[in-house]
Amino acid sequence: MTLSPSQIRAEFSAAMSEMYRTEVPAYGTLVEIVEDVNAAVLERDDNALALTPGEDTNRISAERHGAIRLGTPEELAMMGRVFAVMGMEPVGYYDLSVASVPVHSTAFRPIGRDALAENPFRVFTSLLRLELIADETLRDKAAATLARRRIFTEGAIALTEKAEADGGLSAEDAKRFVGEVLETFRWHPEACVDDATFEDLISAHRLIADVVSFKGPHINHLTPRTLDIDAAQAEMVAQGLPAKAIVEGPPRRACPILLRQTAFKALNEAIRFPVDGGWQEGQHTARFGEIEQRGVALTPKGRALYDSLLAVVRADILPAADGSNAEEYVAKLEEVFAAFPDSWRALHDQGLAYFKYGIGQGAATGDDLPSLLDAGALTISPIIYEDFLPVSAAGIFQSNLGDEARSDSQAASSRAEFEAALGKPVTDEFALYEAMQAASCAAALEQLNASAA
Ligand code: OOG
Ligand code: NI
Repeated sequence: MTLSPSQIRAEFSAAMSEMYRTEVPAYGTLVEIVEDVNAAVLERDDNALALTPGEDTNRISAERHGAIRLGTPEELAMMGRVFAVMGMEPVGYYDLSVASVPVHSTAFRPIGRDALAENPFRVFTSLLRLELIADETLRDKAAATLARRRIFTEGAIALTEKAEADGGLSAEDAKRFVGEVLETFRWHPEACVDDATFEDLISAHRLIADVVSFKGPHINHLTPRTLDIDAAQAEMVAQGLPAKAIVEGPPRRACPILLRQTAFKALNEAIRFPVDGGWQEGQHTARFGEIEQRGVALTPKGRALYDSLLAVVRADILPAADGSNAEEYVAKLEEVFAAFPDSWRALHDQGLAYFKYGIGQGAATGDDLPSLLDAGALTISPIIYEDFLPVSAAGIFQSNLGDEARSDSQAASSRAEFEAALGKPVTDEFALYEAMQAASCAAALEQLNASAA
């Protein structure tokens, strides 16, 4: 009996959550806040969010995303194979060089509607671009340090190979697999470079130091999904968590779109540098807390509107790291985004967002969607956005890297290079949403018109 990839993913996500709770106790507080807020929203029972009962609501209590940063193409390729055992495929390509962050990234996540409903666990996975270290000696040293490390246990590699050969894992092997793979994500306070090298890497970029100086790609945050991020953010502040000043992404709306995120700042952690057979104490900011609210996935047309409105806002005002202009920023964001239609029907009819179709009480038949919706013969509910936003991600990176202003521009990254490192292409997220909407529409129309015939 093999366990399904979704079952393995659910077990892994739960194990990761348990590990992170002991590593970062504030994460436990965050999960409690989110659970309370979600329960209150679901109790309100007006379903203003138009969630599909069961499919959209059951997964919420277990829903998390994590993030890791890898050092070499080989690490990325192996990580892709490990995630594939759990039914997680690389979706989307994120070029963070635009924000002076020296990585490019993808999101590993389940892609099917059923798999997402079962457990939507995702990991934002970045690959360091070592070529961006200008100092050649330091670059060589970083490359040599990365080449020496082994981030996967032998057991994790053996079980991944077994899953590939046998097309799955038994329940017993899956349990061992989860335990072995968890080791890759564990935090290790022992640096594998000396103090001086660490400082040099920090000067090149804090992110480079975070990737190169440690034994493995420690999970740097694990994010629960809330149904009301403003309520959760207020509660974070009330409980004394050092929350970011603004929520990244679109403003608060009646019909949430894409993704809104907020974080609490990175923790200062005690680390140790090797020195003459002993250890020397040091400090590093590596891990932080984040929460997110997910809304409807946008079509390319909707996304273009989102990107252009956000660009208008950011041309006028950029959120200051110290939060001093947070109110003005939010006011501007709301003002500019008034141009983005804010009813499910408008988003649907104008082709701005993706929807699932259901059968309603109305009597009409045919295939004209607006009239079927007007008649109540069909219903719509949003297809949830399962991916990430590069501008928001850059904001999250920057806030947890210490907020230093960086004006140096960086060479654009290359998707082809990333895919070559990964060993396979990344899936286009729009194609996934489009296919999901088309399948749902076809099934609903068939059911509607068959029952009428
Ligand atoms: C990843 C930051 C991106 C998000 O939610 O946008 C991210 C990182 O800091 O490694 O997780
Ligand atoms: Ni995140």
